[in-house]
Amino acid sequence: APPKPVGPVPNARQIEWYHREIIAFFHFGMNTFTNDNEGDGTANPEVFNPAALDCNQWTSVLKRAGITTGILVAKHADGFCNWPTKHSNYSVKNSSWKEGKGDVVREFTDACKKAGIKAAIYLGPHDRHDSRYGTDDYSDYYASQLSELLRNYGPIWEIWWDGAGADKLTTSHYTRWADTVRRHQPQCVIFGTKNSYRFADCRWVGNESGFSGDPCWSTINPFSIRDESSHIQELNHGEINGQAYIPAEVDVSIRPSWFYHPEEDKRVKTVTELWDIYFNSVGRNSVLLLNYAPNKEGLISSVDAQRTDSLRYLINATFQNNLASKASVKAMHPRGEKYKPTNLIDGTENTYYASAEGFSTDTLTFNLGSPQVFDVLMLQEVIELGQRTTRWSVDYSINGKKWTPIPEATDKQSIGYKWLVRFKPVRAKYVRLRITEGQASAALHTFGVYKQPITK
Ligand code: IPT
Repeated sequence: APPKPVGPVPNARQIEWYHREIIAFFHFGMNTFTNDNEGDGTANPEVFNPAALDCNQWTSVLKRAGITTGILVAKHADGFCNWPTKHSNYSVKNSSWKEGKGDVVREFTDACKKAGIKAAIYLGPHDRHDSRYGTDDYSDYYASQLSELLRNYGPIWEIWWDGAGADKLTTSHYTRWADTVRRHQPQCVIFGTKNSYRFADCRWVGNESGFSGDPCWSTINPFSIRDESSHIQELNHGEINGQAYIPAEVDVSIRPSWFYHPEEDKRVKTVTELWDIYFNSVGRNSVLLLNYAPNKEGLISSVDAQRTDSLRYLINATFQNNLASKASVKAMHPRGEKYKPTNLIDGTENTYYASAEGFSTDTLTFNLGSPQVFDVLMLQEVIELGQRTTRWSVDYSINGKKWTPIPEATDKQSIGYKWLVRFKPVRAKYVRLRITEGQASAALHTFGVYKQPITK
């Protein structure tokens, strides 16, 4: 019989969300033109005027980087709307861009559709332009804008509720807005913060620097999301016995700021920095939300694009070859033929390995056939069955008798959708995974060992 799920489990939106692994943010708006990050909402709409906006260029950057989802900032806290909303005059329709006939949300969603990329929207809950901010009238205004965006631009994959400056907004505001989201787009993921904690499909990770905690559990007590300033550690690590399944989405910008500033052209994150961020987010059971800052022209600068090309090269070059894919595998407590140990290395998600009922510990020994050199390992749990394994270690051996621990992979805790570990290259014919603690019998999709094309 298959293992029974344990604890909170993901909904369909969250399962789909995890599989994206890396998604992109686009901060482009009034701040781009005023060289600001947090405009006060008084900038003249005429100032918004991208000379060469080309969202197809943005999506081509994503395609090259293997990123399949993009979130556009439609309205940031300065209140300026990137689409010709019916509900405000502070928008592109009063800008000099395309004589007021332009619509960034339209160009973005069309480009995404053409490129096979999922489109998503950041609609800033905080608003410094609109004097109704925080009142019931503002609630109507925000709900109308949400409906406009969710009804007129095709499927919207995620709605992003930034908690920045949003303390005035109550759970009842968000209850109404969440109803709007669910009514128009039931599949839409909600990034929830502060008082939108009840509706969150994914949570903030507690920093904007690109790292999840180690361990990082998919579960958390939702109140930790609400009261974030006293729960930064919980946001970062999750809570193993948390009541709700709300995994972390790691938002970080490829530049020091979220919006474009020419003076930051030389401070774009290096490939080495991005590689660290990848391991510290995707490699820690989280989704990476990487921000691009299109410039005043309306284009992503080539250096930013090249950096994510290189990140993609590193990901593909590292993970294309699981050096354990042809191993023979022995398990201490196998569950049976359907859940056999070689399911760990077959490279598909249709199968998984499971330990026998009643065993929350296990040992899996891989004979690689000949000595191999590797410096990365990957584990993937069957997330639909909950957070099962809670402590594990990996050792290696040249003869299968004398074992050496990999220090970086000793006494690890969470696994979840994906857990990656980097270490000094080791040479081994045998490698073994020891599951030393669990809330239930292990259920794992993947065990892999890999060699990075470069070492730092
Ligand atoms: C921080 C918010 O408080 C949090 O809710 C989330 O939206 C986060 O931003 C996104 O990065 S505020 C920030 C200045 C740390």
